Amino acid sequence: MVHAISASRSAAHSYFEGDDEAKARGLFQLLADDGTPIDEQGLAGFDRELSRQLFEGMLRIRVTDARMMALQRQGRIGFYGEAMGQEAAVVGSAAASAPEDWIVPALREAGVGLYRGMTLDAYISQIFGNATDVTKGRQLPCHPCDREHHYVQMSSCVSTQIPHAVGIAMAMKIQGHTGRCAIGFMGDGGVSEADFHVAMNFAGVMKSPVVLICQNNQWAISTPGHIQTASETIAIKGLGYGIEPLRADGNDVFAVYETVRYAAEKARRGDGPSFVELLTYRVSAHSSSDDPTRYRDEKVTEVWRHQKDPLRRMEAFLKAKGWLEAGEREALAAKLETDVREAIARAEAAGPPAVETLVDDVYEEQPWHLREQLTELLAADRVKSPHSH
Ligand SMILES: Cc1ncc(C[n+]2csc(CCOP(=O)(O)OP(=O)(O)O)c2C)c(N)n1
Ligand SMILES: [Mg+2]
Repeated sequence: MVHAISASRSAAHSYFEGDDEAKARGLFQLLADDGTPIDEQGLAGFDRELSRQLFEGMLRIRVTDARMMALQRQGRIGFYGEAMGQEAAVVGSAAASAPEDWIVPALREAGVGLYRGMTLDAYISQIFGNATDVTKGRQLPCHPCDREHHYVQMSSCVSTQIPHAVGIAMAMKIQGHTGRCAIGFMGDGGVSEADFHVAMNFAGVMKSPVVLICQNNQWAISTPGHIQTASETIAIKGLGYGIEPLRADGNDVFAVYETVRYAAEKARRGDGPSFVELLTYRVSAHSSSDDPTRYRDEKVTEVWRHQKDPLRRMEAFLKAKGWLEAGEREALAAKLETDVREAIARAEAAGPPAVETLVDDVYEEQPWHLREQLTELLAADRVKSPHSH
């Protein structure tokens, strides 16, 4: 469910009234690492219900990721990429999006889809590439999509999401669909790709109704941020394209929400694009195929895993407010885990897509050579009974 809260003005909100250079070099925060409010007034608009909903969204990602990684290690799925440590950036952005907006995700934003209403069944079916996967098992795991909730399937090539998001935004503008925007995501590695520069330039010149969000998790597989770019911050790159830069603590779900909300409202009003850097950290490995102990100091990771953990921060805030009882997190995690396990059981029971779907969706009428190949394939022993191994 997507929430709208009323705007509140506070000392922290003066961040948004600063000049662009200050925004690009600054860091917008509402909650300290330990969960104490930096700015009570800035947090005034977040009631118990919304705060708990944000926490639940973050916890769902944490629980789901852990389960899916376990499945990968058990050989039940082929690949997985976690968003551990980045849950606040994901959920804060999702909560600030509106149902009519379109989301163009990169690798770590499945939680945006889930927060907007994509079901766990849809998500997990895609990971299995099974018969209930709407994309018929044609993509690598971690490429979910959901048309109803305006969540586009990721293109695997780094940074292609940016021209896609700008293109969708331009299509909305040309079709006169005002009052909505496209929200495109990338990682810090994405900003070194040509697509990023092309799309940023285009969005700036055309005043596209788009919010481009860089989850700066400080690593692009084994490439650290200081090798990725010589730029002072990532947000500051927006200046060169005439795009308003914004920079927020990506582990502070409230700061993320307010920053993306500011940018999205501006885009929906027709006042042009923003480039948002969310500073966070990739606590997990890049993916199930990666071993970060080979290239980074995991003592640094431990700081982000514990002291800077976005869930711990939010839990401390909620408890101090009296909005989360002792033991409630554990109970909620157990319930979310049950949801995931049940969805996994359904996904596994569904089995693989029918072999015939291999040749679907390309030609309106199947050409003779595909019919011939399909007949041959169906006659092959290993294809006849996909479950018998
Ligand atoms: C054009 C292209 N080059 C290389 C890759 C392989 N690759 C997949 S993810 C990735 C790193 C991405 O890093 P970043 O953009 O920081 O996102 P993160 O994984 O940290 O979320 C690379 C190099 C790719 N998918 N596409
Ligand atoms: Mg990265």
